[in-house]
Amino acid sequence: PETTDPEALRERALAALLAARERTTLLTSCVEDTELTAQHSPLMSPLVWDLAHIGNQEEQWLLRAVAGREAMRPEIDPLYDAFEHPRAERPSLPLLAPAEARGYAAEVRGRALDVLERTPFRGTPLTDAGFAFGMIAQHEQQHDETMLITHQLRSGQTALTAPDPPSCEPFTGPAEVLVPGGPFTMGTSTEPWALDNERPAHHRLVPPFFIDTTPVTNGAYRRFIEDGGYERMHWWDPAGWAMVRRHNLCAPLFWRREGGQWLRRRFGTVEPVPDDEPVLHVSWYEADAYARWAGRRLPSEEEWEKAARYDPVTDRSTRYPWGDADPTPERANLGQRHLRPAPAGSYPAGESPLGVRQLIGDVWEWTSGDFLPYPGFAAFPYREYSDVFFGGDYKVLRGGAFSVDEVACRGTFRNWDHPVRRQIFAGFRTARDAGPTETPLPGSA
Ligand code: AVJ
Ligand code: FE
Repeated sequence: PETTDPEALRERALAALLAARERTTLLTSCVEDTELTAQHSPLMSPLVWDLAHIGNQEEQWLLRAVAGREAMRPEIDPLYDAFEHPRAERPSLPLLAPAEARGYAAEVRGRALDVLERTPFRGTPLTDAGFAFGMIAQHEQQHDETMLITHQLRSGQTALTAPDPPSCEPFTGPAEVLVPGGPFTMGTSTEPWALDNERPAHHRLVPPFFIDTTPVTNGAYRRFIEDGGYERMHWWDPAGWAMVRRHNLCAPLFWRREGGQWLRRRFGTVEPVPDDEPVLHVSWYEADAYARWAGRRLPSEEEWEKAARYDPVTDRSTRYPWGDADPTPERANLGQRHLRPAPAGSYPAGESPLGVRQLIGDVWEWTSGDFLPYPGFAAFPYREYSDVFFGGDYKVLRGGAFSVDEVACRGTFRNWDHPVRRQIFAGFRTARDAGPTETPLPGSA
């Protein structure tokens, strides 16, 4: 179960802050400083912006809000306010230079560790269970994932390396799993560092449905392409079809066809597209069109969460598909330990009680739903984390990818993005309604 002991949480906060900084350091020291200030894509900030923004958020929340300290450099706040300047504009701002940004983030961190040591983990909503420290560790890890996306978009020599995921037996189980109908608990009111949009826990009545045992693979997606997937309007949401026509799309981002073979670019290396891996770098519109082509649909957000958390034996929702214990390298592909998803069907130790695999880690999974608040939602501690994004403009992604650290990944965690976005580490799985007497499709995914 989730930890509630304040001293254990303090240890956990310290470890999470240190792990995040180690990753930030790796991502901002593996390229020359000139690459930190460059704009690798108009979709992304220069890496040096993320670095100082990480420090600035930590200063605002841990030093000013928790400890009541004065602003260290009030003049830089507006530069690192994500709402004041769109990403494409950030390279032209008078940003802190790489050495200054490193120095600033390090100075904030030194003071924050001091605050961490002295702050009672109870008494105010920000400090109960060390929430602000957990939030800031998650924030840094989220920007580390953003910086990893920038590395993937960057052209030129490989700057990052990591071992491939461990090999596994080819998956031969059923292609889909039946999730029985009935109520389940969605969201959480007890997970100490769950963010505002994951709260509160509430009941949902979910009709029975089938969901893919594994994420959709490159091989399956290639069949969609070869069947004219990008050529027939029929399968597409009208806005998705407009996107396909406008940009002449014919495959996931980073794919190209050469000599009858599909190749992809991955962190500076070009390689054949591996058929057995979950498809990556598809927009919501592509996932939606594929599902329609396959005679299926995307799972709703509540279906996804029920598949990931509902234990039919105990009739309760767990923190992760495998139960309440924290992630391990045997259970899920998280934390940038690998720079790619593992083949579909990997991580048997991480499967749900019903047998669904790879719900956590590997690739973010698009769901059908818009990003909306749960009943009883309260913005905390700032409206700009979730509240300002609710409405119809964003689709929800679940489960986290190889690029996500475990501190920012849970069965309840909600991510969101525009349905046209393809640079994120997003794939999907499909679902269909189930009648009360139907049985799953045989064969592996
Ligand atoms: C939850 C990933 C959509 O990166 O825009 C970082 C996380 N919020 N800083 C984002 C976030 C503020 C957010 N996502
Ligand atoms: Fe941020």
